[in-house]
Amino acid sequence: MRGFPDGFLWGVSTSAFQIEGATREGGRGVSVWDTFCATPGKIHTGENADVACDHYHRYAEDIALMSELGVGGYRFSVAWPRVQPSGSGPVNAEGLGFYDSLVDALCEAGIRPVVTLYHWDTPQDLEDAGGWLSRDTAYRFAEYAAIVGERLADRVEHWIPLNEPVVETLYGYALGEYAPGKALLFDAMPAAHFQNLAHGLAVSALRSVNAKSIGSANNHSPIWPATQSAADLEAAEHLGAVANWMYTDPMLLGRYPEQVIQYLPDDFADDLTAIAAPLDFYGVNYYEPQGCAAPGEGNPLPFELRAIEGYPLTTNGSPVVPDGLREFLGQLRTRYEDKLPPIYITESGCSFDGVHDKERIQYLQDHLAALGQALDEGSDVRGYFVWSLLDNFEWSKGYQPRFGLVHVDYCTLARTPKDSFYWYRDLLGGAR
Ligand code: IFM
Repeated sequence: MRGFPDGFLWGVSTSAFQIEGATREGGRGVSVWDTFCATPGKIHTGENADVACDHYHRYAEDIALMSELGVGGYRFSVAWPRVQPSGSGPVNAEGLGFYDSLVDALCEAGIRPVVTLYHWDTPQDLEDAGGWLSRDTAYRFAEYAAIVGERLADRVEHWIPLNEPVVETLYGYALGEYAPGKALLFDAMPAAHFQNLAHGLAVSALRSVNAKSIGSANNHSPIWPATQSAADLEAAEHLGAVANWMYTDPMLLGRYPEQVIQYLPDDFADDLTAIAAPLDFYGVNYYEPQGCAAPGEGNPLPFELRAIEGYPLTTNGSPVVPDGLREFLGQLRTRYEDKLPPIYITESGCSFDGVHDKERIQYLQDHLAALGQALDEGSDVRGYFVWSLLDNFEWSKGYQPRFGLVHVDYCTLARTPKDSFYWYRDLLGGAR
């Protein structure tokens, strides 16, 4: 495999709700995902994340695994309802203390903490007050960012305000498949704008407490039109604006793509300067391209989603298309030129079963080869984080898809490193 630059940060990623468990301990408040899991029919398997991987109690064991793996960085998220149980007002000292101890233990192990402040677990009280459809949530988020930043920025270098706002807007507010379960179609789009605003305000809040390096973690897919017809190309442009550029353009250029302006709150323009607060890095979560075609007769939407065919599928149904990573990084270079900060691949991974997971090894090998090509073509990529360290709670699919380098037995909570864990360890050993 191609060599990666000196100082390249190799890591693993997780998120609070997917691994922590202990949802009713340590003064944690209720999140929208607790409520969603408790609503019959929302999680396909009927499961919840009350225990998950029990990382809240077993984080020392998980850090020992990361030490054995040899990663330089660990990207995890802070659960807002652990720190501020109702999303505003008093801080829960025990909750903030948990992350303080986690960061200390990581630093002691020589692993750089990469903190995501929000990975979809909105405090339920804030959702009841309007959630991401309310501008106020962005202001509450900035306060929360300052609280966490103030406590941890002396030891945490890398900060990411929000994870994948596109996924929450789409699945949580437009389609109702994720918490908070609203199915508003295009009326969900203000949620994207207020998450963008929350991002920008949090960047400034983090700067004010001397956070060193601040970025993002947006989920991106190259959009593949079904044909080269003018109608399919136009549909793909529209979907690209909604799925990708609606987040990157305001963050990096201080404007929205013209296709999405019709969906935004009337006063959106007042927020653009705040959203475009300068970033130190741009985080890309890459899983797959998205197919698209012009809408068929009677479809009022501006595009139709199409499955990508002709590629192997993960157990989660995602097509495996490593070159899509190289392709998207090229699109970022072309679109943003010198406005594009250095990039980190903040998530990349796949669901496959079993501890002898040769498919995952192949997947990682192929994605790293594609990443190497992107570097050769001129992308400035500074790190790669495998999703995920552990098998974990995959949202509305429950525990069925297994994304971990480490297998988790959900009855005993025993951790067993998979073959891919040893493969990654050997790769990192060679990279050191
Ligand atoms: O598990 C998710 C994660 O929470 C966000 N990015 C995609 C992963 C795999 O689906």
